[in-house]
Amino acid sequence: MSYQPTPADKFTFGLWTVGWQGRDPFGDATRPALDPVESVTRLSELGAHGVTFHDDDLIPFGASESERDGHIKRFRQALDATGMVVPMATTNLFTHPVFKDGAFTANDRDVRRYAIRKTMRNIDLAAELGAQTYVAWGGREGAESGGAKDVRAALDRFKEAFDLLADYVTSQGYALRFALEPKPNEPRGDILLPTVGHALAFIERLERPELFGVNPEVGHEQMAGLNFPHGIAQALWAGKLFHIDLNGQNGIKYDQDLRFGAGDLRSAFWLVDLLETAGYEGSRHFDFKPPRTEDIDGVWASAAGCMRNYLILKERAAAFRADPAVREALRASRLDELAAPTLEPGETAAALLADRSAFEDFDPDVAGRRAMAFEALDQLAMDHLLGVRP
Ligand SMILES: [Mn+2]
Repeated sequence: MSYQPTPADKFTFGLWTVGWQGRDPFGDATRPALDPVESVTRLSELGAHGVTFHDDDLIPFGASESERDGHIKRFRQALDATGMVVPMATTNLFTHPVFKDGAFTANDRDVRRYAIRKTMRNIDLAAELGAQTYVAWGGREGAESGGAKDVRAALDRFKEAFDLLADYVTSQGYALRFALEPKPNEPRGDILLPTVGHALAFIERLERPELFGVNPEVGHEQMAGLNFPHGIAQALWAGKLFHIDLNGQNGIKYDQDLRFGAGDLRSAFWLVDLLETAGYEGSRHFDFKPPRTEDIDGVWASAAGCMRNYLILKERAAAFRADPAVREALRASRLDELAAPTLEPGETAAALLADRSAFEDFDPDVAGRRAMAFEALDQLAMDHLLGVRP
């Protein structure tokens, strides 16, 4: 197998990923600025399906109306020339100093109003370019100290902003849904909606919850030591996996944004297995940062690696699922039994209480001695992941 991606694989990249110049808190840029038109062209040549953007990735902050029109026109021409699509867009509500205390939850009311307007403006552009998903990452929505943020009031303001934006897309007739992106910290000391679970609970408090899902990022959950495939499974179970950010992370540390497949490879294997078997049909979106050690050739090698690793893992996961020994091991581990309801159809609490086999005649000591056989199953997965099973 060549592992050569095609647009049918639905691989997409943020303009800010390959366009990252390598500026970090300790060092200056190591690469020159990259023209979004060049990114569209090169990513298309590599086999990607589309690109995504923050407003400021495409149109430099503070550009005049005519400059703005010019940037959009060139970008559209590149999309038309390559057939690349824009399935998602988002707002930069974190770079400019005005957002130092947050955007939708900034203590300053005028900053909140400005942030909503900046978002509405880019939503118009996103809809115009055919995006179906609008991501909201509140990187500055948080605090470094306890007294600085009344979290309950901030959540009221968060809800207020999203309720207004949902009304706006509905009244405009845009086919856009929002995907909230959780992150535990960085750049703020602690960020609101830190995990997939927090975001899912928040969504149910909104006025139009059906318009909101999540955009989980591999590294963001792993920074908190959480199991990413488990978070994704719960988002899928809730019907809320509207988008996903794929990258790599090595455990609990700063947000590494490594290329997909780097970092926790076993977790990446189970993630691809889950996405492919659960029927997830959205973009496979890469939100990574080619390390600042790389020149522009290294940037394209890193982007190509994201897609290649996904396709390799997809092949390995499919081989795992198709292996008769794996099917037998899954039965030995009673995955089929987990899929069966605990109660009989229509069984009531009274009927369960009347079932002596469930309690009076049940022998917990015997059940406690049953082996689950998970180690043999996991070794089969490892063998498939490492490519040593024929
Ligand atoms: Mn990240």
